[in-house]
Amino acid sequence: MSKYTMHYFDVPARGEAIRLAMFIGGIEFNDRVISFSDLKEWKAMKQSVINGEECAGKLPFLPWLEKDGAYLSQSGAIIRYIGRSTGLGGSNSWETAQVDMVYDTIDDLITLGLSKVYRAKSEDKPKVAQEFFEGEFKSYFGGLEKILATNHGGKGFFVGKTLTYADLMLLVYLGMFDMMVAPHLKGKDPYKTIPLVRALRDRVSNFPKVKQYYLEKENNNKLTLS
Ligand SMILES: N[C@@H](CCC(=O)N[C@@H](CS)C(=O)NCC(=O)O)C(=O)O
Repeated sequence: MSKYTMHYFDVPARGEAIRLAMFIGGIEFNDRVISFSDLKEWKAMKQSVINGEECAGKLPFLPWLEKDGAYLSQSGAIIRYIGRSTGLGGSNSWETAQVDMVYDTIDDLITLGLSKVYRAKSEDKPKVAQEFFEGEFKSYFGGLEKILATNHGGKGFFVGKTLTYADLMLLVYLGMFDMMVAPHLKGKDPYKTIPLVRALRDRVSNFPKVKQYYLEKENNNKLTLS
């Protein structure tokens, strides 16, 4: 059996969807957690990648998935691999493409919004968050709501009949959104126009294996994003 280690920060972002998918998919892994509030360890790791001192597959960003000593970077590549290995990536190639459409759209929203809010100065955060919410968040999630509505009336999952990594990415993403963007929306309900998405998020968070994952991590997962 292969030995896996996930190398990622102590934040519930891209790498967290992978940890969740591995746990739910029954892939045992060693969780190497790197501090995001004290970046000393990561800066040293990154510098040695930049210096060309590290093995192939380690790119200058996290997550990294280590499999029997070999490394894979890019969260999308990693989660697709986990999806193919566990059945969490759709049951045929068309479904897998749909899963990726949803996953990649949500991943884009990390770059287009959450990263910008995170990087903004404290006094600029409300403006950056509100512009992102009124712009990309509403339009992209409007599209995701429509996609969801076409699959069993939006009463199941994003794609097909079973949970996929698109649903897990939704859960993880909205967790970050609620921490970083929602507090700047002056009491507005960000989910008012996307009721199916809201209900899906609730269903995913109540999925027994998802609940078990968070229960087991409760004391480990120090959230440092704000
Ligand atoms: N396209 C890459 C982006 C990875 C990325 O931006 N990772 C962030 C954390 S989510 C990171 O490593 N930040 C620290 C740095 O860039 O030094 C992926 O999806 O893996």
